[in-house]
Amino acid sequence: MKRVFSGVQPTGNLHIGNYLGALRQFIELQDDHECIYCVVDMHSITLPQDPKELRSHILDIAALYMAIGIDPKKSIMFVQSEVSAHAELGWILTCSSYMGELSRMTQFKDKSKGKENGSIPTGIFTYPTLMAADILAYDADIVPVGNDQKQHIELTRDLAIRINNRFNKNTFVVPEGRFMKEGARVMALDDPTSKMSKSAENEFSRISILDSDTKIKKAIMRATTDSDALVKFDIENKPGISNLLSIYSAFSGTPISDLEKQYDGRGYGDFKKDLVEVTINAISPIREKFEEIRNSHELTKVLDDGRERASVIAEKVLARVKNDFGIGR
Ligand code: ATP
Ligand code: LTN
Repeated sequence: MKRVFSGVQPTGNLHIGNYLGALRQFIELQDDHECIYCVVDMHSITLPQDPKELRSHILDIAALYMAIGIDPKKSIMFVQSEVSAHAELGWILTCSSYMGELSRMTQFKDKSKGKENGSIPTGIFTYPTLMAADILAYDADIVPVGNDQKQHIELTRDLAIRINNRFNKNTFVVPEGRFMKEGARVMALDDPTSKMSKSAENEFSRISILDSDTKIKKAIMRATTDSDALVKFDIENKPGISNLLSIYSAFSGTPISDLEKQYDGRGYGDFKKDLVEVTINAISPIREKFEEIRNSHELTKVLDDGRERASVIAEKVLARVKNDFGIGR
């Protein structure tokens, strides 16, 4: 069976971009793959976090994993900082990476924009090597993620291949990214030129999985469109309605071309009203399950068990890597 690894940062609640781009794939894969899903809390501290909120968000993301359908009998679920192999392998990979390639990461460029060199946190610079360690520590074959992570997956592959070539052996499995056709890059509702994000200031820029029906309705009805009122997919000239069409198609499974026909001549009002319904129907069952799971003993047990199972795999890989590098005795 092929092995799958992915992670989500506990910096806030999940939005529909996270769900449609990445988490939907987690569920699809778990029947015929060996899946490992991580709450990557060490990535979150690349920027300062309130400790109380961070701890609470770690459990929120774990509960959301289960609420969307991750089955701990089939998949391993755990918290990154509880398996020390990630940090150790992260350092080894940092030593095999170059300043040049890390400087080219667009997420780094975005997050350091406007800051002077002296005040850019080192963690946001070296973070892709920790992400590579997350993946390589499990000999993962497949990494289901949103489009924004493509460059980080490429770097992970480059590092794995570089080290394999250096030692002339298969120190690492070279993984591949897996991306959705619809929903791989959900854009902000108030600005369809930037991606939907947990951290954007305007709460109506996103729909969180735990939002109330009223909030969902408001966010969709206010979403930026254009003035010609044609329900047509055209990313260049009509990014707002194109984004909404992608979301509709991803939730309903209806191809965009069919949606265009269905709403031909009917304007944005009808389309948005239906999108509200489709979205609420898709995410309200997740919200209900989340409430049940979040404070249950089961969640603690699942994460304890996940930590043990993940450690066994990662420790083995780490021992192999240390041996190849010649560190330790
Ligand atoms: P955000 O930008 O929303 O704060 P993030 O990308 O920094 O989130 P994560 O929460 O770790 O960090 O992302 C989890 C998964 O969701 C990743 O696979 C990522 O590629 C995917 N993802 C994040 N935003 C979007 C989006 N707008 N559209 C599609 N997939 C997304
Ligand atoms: N970098 C990712 C989160 C992440 C991840 C991973 C995803 C950290 N480690 C390993 C897949 C596999 C992000 O910011 N969305």
